[in-house]
Amino acid sequence: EPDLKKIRKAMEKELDPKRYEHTLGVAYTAASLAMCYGADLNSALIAGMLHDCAKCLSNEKKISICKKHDLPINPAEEKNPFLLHAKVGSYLASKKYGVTDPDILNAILNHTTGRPDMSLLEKIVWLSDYIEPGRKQAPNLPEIRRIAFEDLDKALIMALENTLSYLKGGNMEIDSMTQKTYDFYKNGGN
Ligand code: DGI
Ligand code: FE
Ligand code: FE
Ligand code: FE
Repeated sequence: EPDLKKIRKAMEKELDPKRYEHTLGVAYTAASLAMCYGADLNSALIAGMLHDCAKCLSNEKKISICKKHDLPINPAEEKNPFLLHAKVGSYLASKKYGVTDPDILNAILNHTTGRPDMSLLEKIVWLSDYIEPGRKQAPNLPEIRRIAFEDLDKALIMALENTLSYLKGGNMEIDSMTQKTYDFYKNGGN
C-alpha cells in the first residue's frame, strides 16, 4: 500500500484547504475508531486520507473519467454528479495512488451512500466522514459521536436516518443504495 505521508502531501495539493482539513479529520477519526474496534490502523488512515480524493474535480471531469474507464453512472448519479466522487475516488485510489487492498477501495467507493453488509473498515470510514471534528451541522451530532465509540451500528443507523430525512426534506434524489443501506441496518443487519 502507498506511503501515508505521500498520500497526505498529494491530498494537500489536490484538495482545497477546507476539504483537506476535513480529510485529516476523517483520517484521524477513522484511526480512532479502528483502535476502538480492532480494525487495521493503516488501512483506516489511508482510506480516510483518500476518501474524498475526487471531490475537487469538476462534474465534467468526473463524468469523463467514468465514461473513459467504463465506470457505470446510475440515475441518481446522473442527476447529482457530485455522488460520482466516491466511485471516481476509488478508481483514482487504485490507478493513481497505488492502493491495492480491495477493502480500502470499497471503503472509498461506498463512503457516500454506504451499502448493506459493509465491512468494519467501510463502516468506520462512512461514519468518520459524518462525525469528524470539523463537521459542523447535523442533528444529535454530539450524541452520535459518543455512540460511535460504543455501538458502531447504532451510530450508523442514527446518521443514516439523519441523512435520509435531510434528503427527503430537501426533495433530493435518493440513491437507492442509501435507502438499502439504512433498511439493512435498521432491520438488524450487521
Ligand atoms: O464528500 P463529503 O461531503 O465529505 O461527504 P459524502 O461523500 O458522504 O457526501 C455527503 C453528501 O451526500 C450529503 O450532503 C448527503 C449526500 N448524500 C448521501 N446519500 C445521498 C446523498 N445525496 C443524494 N442526492 N442522494 C443520496 O442518496
Ligand atoms: Fe465524500
Ligand atoms: Fe458521508
Ligand atoms: Fe468526506
